[in-house]
Amino acid sequence: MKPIKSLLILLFISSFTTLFAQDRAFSDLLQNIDAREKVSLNGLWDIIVDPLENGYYNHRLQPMDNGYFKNAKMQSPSDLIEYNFDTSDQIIVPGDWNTQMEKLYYYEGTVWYKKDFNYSAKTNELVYLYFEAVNYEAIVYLNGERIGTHTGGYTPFQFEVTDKLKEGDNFVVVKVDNKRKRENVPTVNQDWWNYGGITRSVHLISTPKTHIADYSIQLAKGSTTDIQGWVTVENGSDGDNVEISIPELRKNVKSIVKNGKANFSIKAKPTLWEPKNPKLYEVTIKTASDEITDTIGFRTVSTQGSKILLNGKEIFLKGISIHEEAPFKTGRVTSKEECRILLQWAKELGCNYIRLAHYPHSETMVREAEKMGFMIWSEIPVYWTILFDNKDTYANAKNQLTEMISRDKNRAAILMWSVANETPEGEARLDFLTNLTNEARKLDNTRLITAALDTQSEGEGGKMIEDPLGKAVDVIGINHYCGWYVDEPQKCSSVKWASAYDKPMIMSEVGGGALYGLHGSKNERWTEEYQAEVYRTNIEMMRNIEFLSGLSPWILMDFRSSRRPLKRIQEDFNRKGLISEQGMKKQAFYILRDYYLKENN
Ligand code: GCB
Repeated sequence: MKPIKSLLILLFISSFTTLFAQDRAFSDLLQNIDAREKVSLNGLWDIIVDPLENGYYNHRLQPMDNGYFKNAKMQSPSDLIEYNFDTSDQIIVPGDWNTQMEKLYYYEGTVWYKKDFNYSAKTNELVYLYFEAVNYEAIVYLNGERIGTHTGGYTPFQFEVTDKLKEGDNFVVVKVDNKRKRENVPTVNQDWWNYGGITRSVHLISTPKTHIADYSIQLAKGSTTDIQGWVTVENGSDGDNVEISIPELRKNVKSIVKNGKANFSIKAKPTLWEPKNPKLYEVTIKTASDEITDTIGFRTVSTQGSKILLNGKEIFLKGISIHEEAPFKTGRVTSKEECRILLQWAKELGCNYIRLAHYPHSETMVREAEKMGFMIWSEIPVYWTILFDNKDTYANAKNQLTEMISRDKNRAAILMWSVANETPEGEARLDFLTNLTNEARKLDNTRLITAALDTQSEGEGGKMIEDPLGKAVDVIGINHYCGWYVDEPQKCSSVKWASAYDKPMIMSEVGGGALYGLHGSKNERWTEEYQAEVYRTNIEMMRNIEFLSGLSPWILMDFRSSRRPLKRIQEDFNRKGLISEQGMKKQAFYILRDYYLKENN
């Protein structure tokens, strides 16, 4: 082959590898990393703040091949190297940079992270470098060599690095960039803090060379006795045996890999997962060289007219919306304990359901919620006015959807995937979101698809839900701030709702703000009394909506947002929490709690 031609082919192939690193096939992401042998790369990382991306571009703005990722050291006293990770600042991973260093509170841009670690090779082993989440763009380098990139701040990604690791000392460098961009998902405008950094854990995960990569195990759509699934085996061959067992159900089936995948089906009568009895079974998958155990629940979810049915029975979703923000310390949630505090508050509130807004929360959050019996709405950050007519924006949203479903498809607690929040009506948006709902169904036909809408119109009898997107979803989420952004609280009790769709509706957001401890009359904004009145009258409104299947008011806890500057009240916090960020419950908490505990059981 002529050198030019082979170079072109090489360039062509390498541009595809970068593309597919983003748009990864469903089965590439390792399933259930908690059950894997792994070394944590959490802890202190060296960082260099680089607003001008000096460690990446030269003065002609061309990417350099000796950027900060080389982690260069002076070899002689005359060497000129204008950075040094060894003497730099350090911050903790997992965690956002904004709350760890005062100078980074408002920072949006590039920060370089570096971590040294030791590795000793074992035979017949593959090693993956796995990031649970980095916000927003990550370029990852191992021992000075670029190994891949990832876009999107809330979903995991991995690189197989076995051949790139060295015996003994190694270092990983990540260029993290959280600059907001118009074409991103989310876009430049969002009502939550754009926390930057390696916000979730980093691991080196070891597997046997031929190993179980991914699996899906759940009840077939509409069945309570037919457990169906598939297992993918990395580096396996057609004809390999796979064994799936659920000891508590005395089930053990064998299957055979064909085209990289072993399909199976198990007839069983599991105790069904539900909020009052969140039963999980140990499920073990075995191949000749690998074995992994997960805890999995079985349940069905469907709709019938305006009802949501869990295991065939109508259920009312008593919920609350939650941001992934840590109580007390503020900033991103980084531990199981913090997840449990938030979930425990939702329990106290009387919830059986949570809306994890506005992006996929950590796997820990989802698993803890599942154990505690919460039904879950999980969503991607297709929020407000993203660029609906941009192909790259669509590819990005689809990739985040794929990674979310890929990671959490075995979690019985998740009933709904949400594809969007408060997007403005229009043709491009309808195409974009209809395509996303189709994509979600293709990946997972067992769950319901939803979106939160704020597009209802004023009809004769009141509010009318007729957004054409209603056609594409199974459940319609409605965000409506009666008593806060529209009307006085006293007007809300009599607001009537109608829908053009015979589908369940969830009031995915209602609410108002209050500063904990601020008291006054119920007509005085920011007082707890005002917020309590908003809840009281909105609950009355909801009692009159026949097709209402649940609600998730906005929001469990006050959270940081740069849209909220009001001094003495907001101080960079959205104050619509029922609980302050310091854990203090406001009056409205008890109003909603009464409603949940006394009604709809
Ligand atoms: C909304 C958004 C949510 C905001 C909230 C508010 O409609 O969906 O992200 O935080 O209103 O407080 O305005």
